[in-house]
Amino acid sequence: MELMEPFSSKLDLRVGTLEPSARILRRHLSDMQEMYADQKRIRRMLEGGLDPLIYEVYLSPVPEVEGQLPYSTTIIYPGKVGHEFFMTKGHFHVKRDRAEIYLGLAGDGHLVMQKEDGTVRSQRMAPGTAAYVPPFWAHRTVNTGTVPFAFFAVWPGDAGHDYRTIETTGFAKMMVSRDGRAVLVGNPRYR
Ligand code: M6P
Ligand code: ZN
Repeated sequence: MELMEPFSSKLDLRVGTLEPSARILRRHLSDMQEMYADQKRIRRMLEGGLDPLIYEVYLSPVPEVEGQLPYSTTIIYPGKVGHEFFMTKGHFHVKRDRAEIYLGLAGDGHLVMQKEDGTVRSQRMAPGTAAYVPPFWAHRTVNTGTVPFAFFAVWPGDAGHDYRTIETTGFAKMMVSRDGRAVLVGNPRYR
């Protein structure tokens, strides 16, 4: 493993930006259109030239290898596709027995987790919430509020991101707005 010099980062606790970051990942609706339930609406939005920025990930300069602890901040913008709240793509770890820790920084959100057998659990996240993603649970975050939702994350460097499983099956449940409240309902696109 590469021998690194100690360093620190500047985290803006109100906005969620991270400096320095090795890379900033930006995902628009067109980068994750298959994740949402209302496919007709998405087609209409994209054809009408509407491709909103859903979230940004500020990645630390820590290499993703065994023994390291890479970290990031994520900012999910407020918004919905139909009734479904803006959210991250969500992933399992390639090495399924690797865990992750999230810390809420700003705004209101939910952390939705799912085991390979389709069991779903969710945790509300507010500033100061430390949420634990145990090994074997896929994880996705959702902005269930009206302002940007930001959180910090740290995970084992050799965990790896498996997006394929979620892309093919989806999450069994999705977070929607019903009578002004965020609720988890069955996802019609879950296979
Ligand atoms: C958190 C961490 C990252 C992840 C990001 C966005 O910052 O879990 O590893 O990349 O959220 O989530 P996703 O990769 O599922 O789009
Ligand atoms: Zn992860």
